[in-house]
Amino acid sequence: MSIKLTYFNARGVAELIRYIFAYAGQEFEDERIQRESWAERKPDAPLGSVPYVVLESGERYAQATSLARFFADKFDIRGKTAEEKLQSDMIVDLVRTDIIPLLVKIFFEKDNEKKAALKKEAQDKVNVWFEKVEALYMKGESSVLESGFSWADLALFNAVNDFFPNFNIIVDEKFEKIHKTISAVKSEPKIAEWIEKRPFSPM
Ligand SMILES: N[C@@H](CCC(=O)N[C@@H](CS)C(=O)NCC(=O)O)C(=O)O
Repeated sequence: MSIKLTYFNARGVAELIRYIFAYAGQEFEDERIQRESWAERKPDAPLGSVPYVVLESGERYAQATSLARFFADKFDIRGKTAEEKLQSDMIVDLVRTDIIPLLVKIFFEKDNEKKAALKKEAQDKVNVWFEKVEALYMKGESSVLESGFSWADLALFNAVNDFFPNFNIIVDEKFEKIHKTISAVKSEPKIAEWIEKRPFSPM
């Protein structure tokens, strides 16, 4: 049995897992549930949500970041030492626990004035966080970790490449190390190949 990842036809919170599979050369079944069939499928999902993964053993697990962390560990891209794992987890949590929820709030806001205010809040917060990340936590040549590529690079890339354009969030050019890391991920052949072949989705 091969690994199966179930989500909607979206990059959303599942794309980090797909990037990890692409980088590691891990074959997987990329199940994309139609929104219309979700009500019928929901009761059967491990926690009633997507994404979830069925492992080769048949065991099923949910929670996108836990899944991404599990596969980052499995494919040895979470960091080489306990401290590097802390550093990569910190960047991943910044993106997924702090930044992405701000963008989701913008997405669901219907009032244009409130939407603009939420966008400004997100941009201001990203500026402050990235200032600190750039100064203190970009420790490789073109990677978060001194030891090189990790899932933290993929999480940053996922935020900047997949989420930010939909909300006009800009990464200032002065954040050179962050930009170098995003470019390195983008030109990584297995990631470029995945981006080329993945199904189209607006988000
Ligand atoms: N904390 C969970 C959140 C999962 C989640 O809310 N998934 C959404 C899609 S992004 C979902 O399943 N929505 C349908 C529903 O909850 O019925 C994770 O990161 O996996």
